[in-house]
Amino acid sequence: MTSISKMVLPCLTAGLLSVAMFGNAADETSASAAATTGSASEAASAAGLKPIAIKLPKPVFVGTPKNINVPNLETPTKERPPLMAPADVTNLALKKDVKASDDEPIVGEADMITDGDKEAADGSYVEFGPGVQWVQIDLGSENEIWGIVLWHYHQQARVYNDVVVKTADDPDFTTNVHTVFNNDHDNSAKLGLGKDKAYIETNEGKTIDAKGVHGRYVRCYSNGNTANEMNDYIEVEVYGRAVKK
Ligand SMILES: [Ca+2]
Ligand SMILES: [Ca+2]
Repeated sequence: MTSISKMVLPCLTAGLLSVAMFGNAADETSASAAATTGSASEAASAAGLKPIAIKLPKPVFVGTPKNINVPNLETPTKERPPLMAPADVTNLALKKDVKASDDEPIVGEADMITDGDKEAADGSYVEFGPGVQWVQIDLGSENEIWGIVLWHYHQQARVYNDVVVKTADDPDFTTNVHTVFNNDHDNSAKLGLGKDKAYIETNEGKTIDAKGVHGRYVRCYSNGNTANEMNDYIEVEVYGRAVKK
């Protein structure tokens, strides 16, 4: 057994449960439809979904952070549930083009978001200006998108505000747009109300279940964080595979 499978297997049960419990706005997938009938584990195995190993960067802080008072915050868990997806998905975002709403970052460059470096260190993150900002990745073609993993910043415990993730067929997000995550509970980013939970950044990042939605572009929004008004990214991974014609 590899070290990765040792890491994944203990939380398999929790991960299967999360397939049914994880609410988001992806509208049209067989996985989400299947998860509403029968048990979550039956649905996941019937759909051929497996826990996907995601290589994590080194943690740089430990313990439960204090003094983070954010509405609708998820309860921190020791280990987050794994992404459940077809076994042949890969990180389609690696080395792909990144565009950002702020084209003059304060620190770093946008292409650091898909360079494969997920470490917490200075020099590993790009920082964009205050307010609502987005970054978007062009996967190069339409794909089945099963999971999106975001690392904003993990040198210290923070919560990023108004995390919204969308997929689309076009770079202007007008065609086949799906919102796969939205934790803007009060619509302060003016992208619509979201029911997902706020979360504390750690080395695990945030794994978003996209349930096989089809799209070419992935856009991630944020609106500052609990430490400052800026918007940071270390890495975004998009787990998926080519659409079967
Ligand atoms: Ca990076
Ligand atoms: Ca908000």
